Formats: sequence, structure tokens, C-alpha cells
Amino acid sequence: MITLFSDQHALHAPAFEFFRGERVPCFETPARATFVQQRLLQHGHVLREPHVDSRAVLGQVHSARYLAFLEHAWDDWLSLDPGNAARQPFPSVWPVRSLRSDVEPANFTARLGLYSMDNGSPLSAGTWTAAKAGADAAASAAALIGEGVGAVFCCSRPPGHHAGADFMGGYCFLNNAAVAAQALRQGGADRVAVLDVDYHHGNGTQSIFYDRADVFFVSLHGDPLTEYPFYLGHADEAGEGAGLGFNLNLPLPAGAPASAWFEALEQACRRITRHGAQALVVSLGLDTFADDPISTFALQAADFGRLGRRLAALGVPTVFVLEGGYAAEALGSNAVQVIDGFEQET
Ligand code: Q9C
Ligand code: ZN
Repeated sequence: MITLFSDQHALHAPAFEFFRGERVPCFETPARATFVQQRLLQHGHVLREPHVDSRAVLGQVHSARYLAFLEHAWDDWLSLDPGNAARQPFPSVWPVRSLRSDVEPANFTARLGLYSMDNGSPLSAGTWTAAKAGADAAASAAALIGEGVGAVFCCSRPPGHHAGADFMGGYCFLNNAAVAAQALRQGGADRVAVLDVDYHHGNGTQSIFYDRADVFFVSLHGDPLTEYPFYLGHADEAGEGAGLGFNLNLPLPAGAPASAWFEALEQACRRITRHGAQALVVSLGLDTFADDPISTFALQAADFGRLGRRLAALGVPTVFVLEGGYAAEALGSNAVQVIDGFEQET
């Protein structure tokens, strides 16, 4: 399978995040992509650099003011104090209900809060460059599908599916899956499906396409009553306006066994086929792995091969984008299981 990879992912390397009130080393690290890259090479996959500039598609997926903020955030942070080079910015105030989000404040921390859903998406010097390279990979994958390629895997980070049109969240900054789906639409696929198998609900992707019938979003995830992102991902979210009927959430209780997960996958696959999807984007989070340090599902390595085979059986051109998965050393082999399982069945 063609695999897109850019070294620039490593430029996003914040040191800390917050966990249970403490500052701890980040779970979402450059080593994650390196482990996947190494396994791909070991298994004979060819890695290519992204070759398409995603800028135009990004402007259709994200708001102009959010993109401008994100692109300049680190420089703005440094301009407050050169000593900030060794410090990480975190938001501490958010425009929740009754507060205004239409006026962009001048204050840096206030703007960071305006464009964040949580304090769990740490920025570093190269965040924009790394995230942009991931979006470029997504746009490049869509272009390859347009040229008749059957499947492409984007080995990129930071992940994207929690990022909405105008906010970052859950380690995500630019929504790579949404970029791929939007680019596929522009490349001539009339009906696109996004299947999100990350442990966490893809709130950003859902919200970007919620009122659209052309992009069907379906997600398997931990029940938001107990699992991040908490405020979206319930079973009654079916889409709105023209998009009504084109959103499907299949939440599973924390700790659900693999058997329940695969039953939900069957439901998702049936609906993707019924949608008549001409192209598929898979938000490939591997944090459903039994040994994941921040999640509670129970998939084993072999289950990822089964996932790949099931997706290939849909018979639709497919773009995979890497999302979560924090058992870093197993991430490479689990990703390769999905890819090789897919290719086996093709
Ligand atoms: N500090 C993705 O998998 N925080 N994002 C968990 C640990 C939120 C995960 C608590 C987890 C977000 C793409
Ligand atoms: Zn996740």
C-alpha cells in the first residue's frame, strides 16, 4: 500500500500535558510515528512524501481565523517573552455558554482558550509545520485515490479527529480525515464515508460534516458519558438539516470486549455500503488496543488484521489516516496488521 510520511511530524514535540491535575510527559509523542514508520519499512512498504499542498482544502474545513491563529501561535507566544521558548502555553479560560466567541480577544491566552476545547492539546514550536504536513498527506492521499489508486495510508501525527472547524482538542490541531474527505469530494467522489475507529469519538469530524448529506460520518467509540470527549458522540446524534440521517454514533461501554466492537463494526460497514460510498476515509485510531495506557477496549494485535480485512471487503477506495494509539511500541505492528490485512483481502 502507498504510505505517506513526512519527517516534519517530529517538529511537534511538546514535553508535557495535564493528567489528573499533574503535569506529565505527553502521551502523543514523535516516537509513535517513528515506530509505525519502522514497521512499515520492515514489511516492505514504500514511503512517499506528501506532494499536494492542502492549503485550499484546509480553508474549506477550518475557519480562516483559526488557521491564522494556529499558524502564528508559537511566534505570538514568543513575542510575549523570549523566555517562553522553554515554556508551554496552556489555555486557562474558555468562552463557554453566555460568553462571546465572535470577538477575537487580543490577549494570547484568551485567544488560545477561544480556539481550544480542552487544556489537553499542548503546542510546541513546530506544531503548525507538523500538522500542516499531516494535512498535506491527507490531501495527497485523496489525489492518489482520484488517480485510481486503491488505498493509501497516511502515517502522520499529530492526530486530527478532535479538531473542529475552529478549535483544537485531544492532541489534534488540523482535521486530517476531514481534509481527505473534502478533497475526495472535490476530486469527484459524490458520496464519501468517514469511518472513525479511534477509541475516542471523532467530535471534530462529526461537527464539520454534521449538516451535510455528501459525507456520511460513522464512529465506534467509548461511551461519552464516561470517556473523552464527553460532550459529543451519543447514539441520538443523527445529523441535522440536509445531513439528517448521515451521522451514526455507535458508543460502547468502557471495557467492552472485542466481540461487541466487531458487532458494531458490522453495523457501521452495512451503513457505509447503504450510503453508496464511492470513497472511504478511515480515522485509524489504534487506542482500542488492550494495552493502550489511556483507553479501555480490548482489541489484540490479530484483531487489527481482522479490521483491515473487513474494510477491504467493502470494496471502496480507502484513505487511512493515523489518529490515536498510545502503546507506542505496539503501534507500528498494529498499524501494519490493519494495512496488511487490507491488502490480503484486496
Ligand atoms: N491526559 C486521540 O486519541 N485526554 N486523542 C486523555 C490523558 C484526552 C485522545 C487524558 C485524550 C485524547 C486522538
Ligand atoms: Zn483516541
